[in-house]
Amino acid sequence: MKSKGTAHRPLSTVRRRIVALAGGVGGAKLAHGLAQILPPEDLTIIVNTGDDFEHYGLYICPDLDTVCYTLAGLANPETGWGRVDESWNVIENAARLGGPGWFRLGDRDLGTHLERTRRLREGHCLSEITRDFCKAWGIEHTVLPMTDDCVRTIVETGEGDLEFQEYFVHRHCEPRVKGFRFDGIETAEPAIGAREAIAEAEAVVICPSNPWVSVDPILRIFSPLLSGEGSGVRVVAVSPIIGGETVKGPAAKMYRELGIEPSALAVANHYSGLLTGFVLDRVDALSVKDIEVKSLVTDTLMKSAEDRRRLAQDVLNLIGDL
Ligand code: FO1
Repeated sequence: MKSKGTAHRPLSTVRRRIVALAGGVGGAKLAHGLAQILPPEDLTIIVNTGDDFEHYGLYICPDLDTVCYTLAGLANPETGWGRVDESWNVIENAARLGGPGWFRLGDRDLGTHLERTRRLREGHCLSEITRDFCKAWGIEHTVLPMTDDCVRTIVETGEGDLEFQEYFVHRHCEPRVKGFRFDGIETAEPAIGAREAIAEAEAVVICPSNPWVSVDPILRIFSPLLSGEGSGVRVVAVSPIIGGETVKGPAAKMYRELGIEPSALAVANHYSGLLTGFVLDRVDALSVKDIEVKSLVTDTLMKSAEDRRRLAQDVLNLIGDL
């Protein structure tokens, strides 16, 4: 993998203007760590919306909600998604009446989907709605959907093409993966403010989210801004693969089914050409010699809020050294 040849924007010792690219649970944890360190004006989190879908007529944005609930301290600590202190009366009643019960919408969480759907139908865009929700939840850092346009991740499997939530939640990631498609990505524009955030950023952090389905859709929209002529932004990724496995989710299984041995090195290769720095876990320390960008070996498991903050500080330190 080649480090980018362009001159880097100076990284001041005081300011660290960072854009984080995040999917669901793993991405939300590192975003929370960064938010514990950086002041609101220095952190923008751009979130995957390829997993969004409509269910019971409601517009659901799983990754956006996971990031926002995590930053607001409202996330369910057991699942990582959905709300803490949740109850399930509505979905259980609907399922009892014959409705689909496989996608568990909690009673508290439902309010988010109801109000988002109402506003979308009134003509407001997702970035505007997300900004208002963040304000209501007391989130001071900027959270942006990757786009206000409709992008849908399709998982191409041995059993045919499946919409992402159908594959992930309904089918428990069981069908064998052959590839991925992001319908609508060719014409999707960056959400309001995202282009500017990247233009002003000293570094972009690719959070430890699934490279195939959480990060790739974001990169399909933003990589021209990261690797284009004159782009001086550093790009650092944190591996979601630790010791050949993922903490949560199907990334390792996807690598295997696509004929690639899942490893931190495979993640670094996945982002080949974009990276200026890479962070991997201590258990994968031996891979460092094969990674062509400056790499930091550290503890990447985030079990506590303190782990998130510590990993975020490690990432910021690496950025400072690049
Ligand atoms: N994930 C599940 O595994 N099962 C669920 O029933 C489920 C419900 C759900 C409801 C709201 C929400 O925002 C997320 C939800 N998720 C659920 C998580 C989510 O679908 C996935 O983790 C992401 O799409 C992958 O990042």
